[in-house]
Amino acid sequence: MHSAFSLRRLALVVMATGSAWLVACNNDADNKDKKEDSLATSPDTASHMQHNPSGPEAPMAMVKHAEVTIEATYPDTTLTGSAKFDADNGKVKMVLDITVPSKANKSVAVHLHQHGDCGDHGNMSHGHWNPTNVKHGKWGEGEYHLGDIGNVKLDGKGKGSITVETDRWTLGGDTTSNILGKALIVHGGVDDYKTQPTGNAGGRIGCGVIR
Ligand SMILES: [Cu+2]
Ligand SMILES: [Zn+2]
Repeated sequence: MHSAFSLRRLALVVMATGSAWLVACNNDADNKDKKEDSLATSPDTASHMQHNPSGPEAPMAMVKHAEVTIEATYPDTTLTGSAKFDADNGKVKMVLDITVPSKANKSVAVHLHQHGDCGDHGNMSHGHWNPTNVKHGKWGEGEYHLGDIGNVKLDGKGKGSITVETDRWTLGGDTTSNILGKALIVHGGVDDYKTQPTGNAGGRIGCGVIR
């Protein structure tokens, strides 16, 4: 028998290409408590960004009441919180309640950040709200950002609250005092009230926008 075709099939060696497999490994979540608040802007940058008349920093109508609902910025962190703001007699009173079970018996830093955007794990909120262009510090002592609410002590169940009453905030009105549209950020660490311009408070574990 003559085979019309004497084809020898060459085994095709499929070359293992060096294609890199992207390992879906999110270290952010693991490191978020230790990570520096690296996207915080300097006081100079903050001031510059607030002089955009067409942006969200333009004057708003005054209101008597505002609220914020705070949500976790990472799916593996349980965090709930809210704050109510009431304007009366030229002052704004804030009552903030947060619960972070993983931070029971610790303190966490809370600030107002300049942009009302909780995207990218809170990093889109940029740096501390600092309309007076001063240094970061402790609320009520020397120089401090108008967003420097400070540390909130949490109890054995991770619950904590803080009240701030001040004539330096307004609900609407002048951009140098209006807190509407600012982001309220809860950090994973403690504010040392010294490190510029962030207080070295760690990653951003909770965020909400004041409305
Ligand atoms: Cu902050
Ligand atoms: Zn600050």
